[in-house]
Amino acid sequence: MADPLSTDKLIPTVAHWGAYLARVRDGRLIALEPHPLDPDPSPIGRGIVNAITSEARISEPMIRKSWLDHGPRAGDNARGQEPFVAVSWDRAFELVANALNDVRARHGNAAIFGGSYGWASAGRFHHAQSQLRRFLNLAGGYTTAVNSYSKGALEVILPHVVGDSVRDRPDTPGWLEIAANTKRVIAFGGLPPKNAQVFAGGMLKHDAAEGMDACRRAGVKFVNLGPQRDDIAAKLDAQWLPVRPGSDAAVMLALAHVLITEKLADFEFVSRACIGYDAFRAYVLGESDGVAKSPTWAAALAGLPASDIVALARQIAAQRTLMTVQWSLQRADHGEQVCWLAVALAALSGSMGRAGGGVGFGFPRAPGATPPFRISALPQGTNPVREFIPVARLSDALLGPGAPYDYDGEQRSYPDLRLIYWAGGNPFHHHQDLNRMRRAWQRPETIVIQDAFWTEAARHADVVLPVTTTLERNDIASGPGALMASHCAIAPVGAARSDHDIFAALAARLGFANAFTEGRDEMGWIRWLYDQARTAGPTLPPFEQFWRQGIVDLPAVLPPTPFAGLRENPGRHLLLTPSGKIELFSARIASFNYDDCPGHGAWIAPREWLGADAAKRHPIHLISNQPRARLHGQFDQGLASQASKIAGREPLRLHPHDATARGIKTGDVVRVFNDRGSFLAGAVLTEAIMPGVAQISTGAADGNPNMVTRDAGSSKLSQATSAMSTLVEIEKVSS
Ligand SMILES: Nc1nc2c(c(=O)[nH]1)N[C@H]1C(S)=C(S)[C@@H](COP(=O)(O)OP(=O)(O)OC[C@H]3O[C@@H](n4cnc5c(=O)[nH]c(N)nc54)[C@H](O)[C@@H]3O)O[C@H]1N2
Ligand SMILES: Nc1nc2c(c(=O)[nH]1)N[C@H]1C(S)=C(S)[C@@H](COP(=O)(O)OP(=O)(O)OC[C@H]3O[C@@H](n4cnc5c(=O)[nH]c(N)nc54)[C@H](O)[C@@H]3O)O[C@H]1N2
Ligand SMILES: [Mo]
Repeated sequence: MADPLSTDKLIPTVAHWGAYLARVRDGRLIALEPHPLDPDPSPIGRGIVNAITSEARISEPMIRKSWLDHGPRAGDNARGQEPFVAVSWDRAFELVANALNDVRARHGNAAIFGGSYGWASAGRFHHAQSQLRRFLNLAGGYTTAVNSYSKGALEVILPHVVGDSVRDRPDTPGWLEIAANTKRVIAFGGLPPKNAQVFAGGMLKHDAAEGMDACRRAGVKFVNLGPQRDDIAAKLDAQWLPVRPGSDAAVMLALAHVLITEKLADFEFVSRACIGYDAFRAYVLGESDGVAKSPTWAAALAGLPASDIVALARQIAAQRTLMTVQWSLQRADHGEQVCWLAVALAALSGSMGRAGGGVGFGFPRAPGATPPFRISALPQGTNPVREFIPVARLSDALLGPGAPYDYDGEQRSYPDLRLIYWAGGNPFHHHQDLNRMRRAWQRPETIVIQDAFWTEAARHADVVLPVTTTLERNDIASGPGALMASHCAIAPVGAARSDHDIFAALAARLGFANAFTEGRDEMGWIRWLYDQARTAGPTLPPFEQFWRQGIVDLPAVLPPTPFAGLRENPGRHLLLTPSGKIELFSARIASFNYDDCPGHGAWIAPREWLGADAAKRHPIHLISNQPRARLHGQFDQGLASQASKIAGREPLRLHPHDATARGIKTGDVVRVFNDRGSFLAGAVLTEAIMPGVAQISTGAADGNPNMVTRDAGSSKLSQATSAMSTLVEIEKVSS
């Protein structure tokens, strides 16, 4: 695309946080300009330009010195503390191929860990994990990771409760469906607008603000139940009910208590569409354990007046109500329980199975987020190795090969992982208790990291391979409402190569080049991916036209209302649960006999929260949520993220009451600590956060909350991350 006023080129490029036009002058990136079709571009994009060629880029293949000198089995425990030596690509390929061959020969393919969790880039062809897994599958397989950091507890519990058919998946309806149907939204954890900036497959039109306007015009009432007032857009004029982090399960139970005792519940739906109501009811009323889950009981736990809970329950029963649960609530100790109880509460509410009602997990969908078809990532093939670990049990696995653990009814043991190959994620950003992880990370013989930037994970690797960014390659992106072409804008920085080219070269050394590439190059694959989608969606123009015009709009398809069939005719609409119904009591989960996940949704106090004994020494609950000014750890060095810093550090928000007691003012540098570790941050005082709680975003290279988070599974059922259940103390360092 040419700009008539200059010789600059404007080249379409797509990232998780938006579509942009890259302004390129004499081969150099000058600016990223928002795409003209984007009504509300994310500021995150602005910050990328300075980062692309910054010092933080990895410029050539690098090998840790002792690993190079003494080989993979030296066992020197020096990862993260040693200089790297630059080598040619050929030498790097030789070393990596030898390490892979050696581990395969001595320990078998299950000793290779290719779980490689992470967000990588938006493009579907250069999707790093798909490239890595296709390569490792052809090399004989690898140990993978199951479930996600995002919603690991939800992913394991909900199939037991509502089955796992896409038709019945309780995602949050879109803003327009809410505007059209819903009277009241009770938002556990709010509906943080900052999170709507990103989409994994790329994003063209940021239209959450428009959707919120529609809700406002329709008079939908919003209640934000959570520790932060601004977890919901100011324009939605929400009622804020501050609740202690980790106490939501108690509030949900008390709401159910009111619905049951005041006979407001939808008993007809419950009796037709659910099983296990009697056991659930006996627990709520305290008949089975002697503790009635009354509003007074929950009020003491959540720090909320009992009268607010009663009023809320009556509103739920009176109007079409949607309960939304942000995923952060289940990224916690016993995070399964809020998922199960939210479903139970929705079943009692009278709104389940009705448009815009019931329960939704996560942020409202963008219109068109459910396209009639989508562009898949590069096919991965099949993995001959069956071994896996739950994704958030990484350190446990590295520290305890052979150690037993429970997972979703299975008794398993951790594999003996000897080689880690990571592409497209940053475990030193995303994993919990990083001091423990640093110890665990010394165990394998070889760690290979592919990234464009010197992340903390790269610094702790043996082999570091530089990859291109999206701007340095062609790709195809598939986001809400659009397919987008992403054109190569600038030449690769330094010696960087794409993940695909790296794996193609390694495949050649290992003797399966043709199986990996199938004779296609980058454009050959992009065209192939597009044509695959075209077969499914005949309205797409030919590839050449798509590539030239850059964007193809996809019609939005409204997904069916979850559980509508169940409301209409439960006899004919069976869920994929053992009973075919919503399981308020699950005989299967009960049969696992887990002390931390009983047969029905329950309140189980987290090990760390404001009501725990541990709060005497570490009296502040630390929330580490998604960053507004970046995506996780990506482009923290970019202008948008840097502009958000306080005293050069990642902002930490705390209530004036807690700050004053510690002599802390806005702009002070503070140390946040507990027995696991510490980090520094820049203090911001605000009444938008409740007393006793502090908040910091994840992802800053300096000021990483995972220095203090606890590394323990949410429960034996899902073994998900419990990062949100973290207590700390805070002290002033300097002003
Ligand atoms: N305490 C706490 N911890 C959390 C969370 C929390 O709420 N609290 N949230 C969790 C959640 S939900 C998530 S999803 C994770 C996110 O964790 P990650 O997804 O690991 O975080 P990112 O920073 O997005 O890491 C992506 C990495 O891939 C690199 N990359 C980008 N494109 C490419 C490419 O094309 N090829 C290659 N090889 N590399 C590329 C980037 O430079 C970056 O280093 O964090 C989790 N951790
Ligand atoms: N800009 C931007 N957007 C993103 C991302 C990003 O990195 N940057 N990451 C994306 C990813 S990977 C994911 S998984 C989604 C994540 O989406 P979520 O996990 O839902 O989002 P968070 O921002 O972590 O948490 C939302 C809010 O929940 C509140 N909260 C925390 N603990 C509790 C609790 O115990 N009870 C209650 N009631 N509230 C609580 C916090 O105040 C927090 O602001 O967001 C996506 N969107
Ligand atoms: Mo996530």
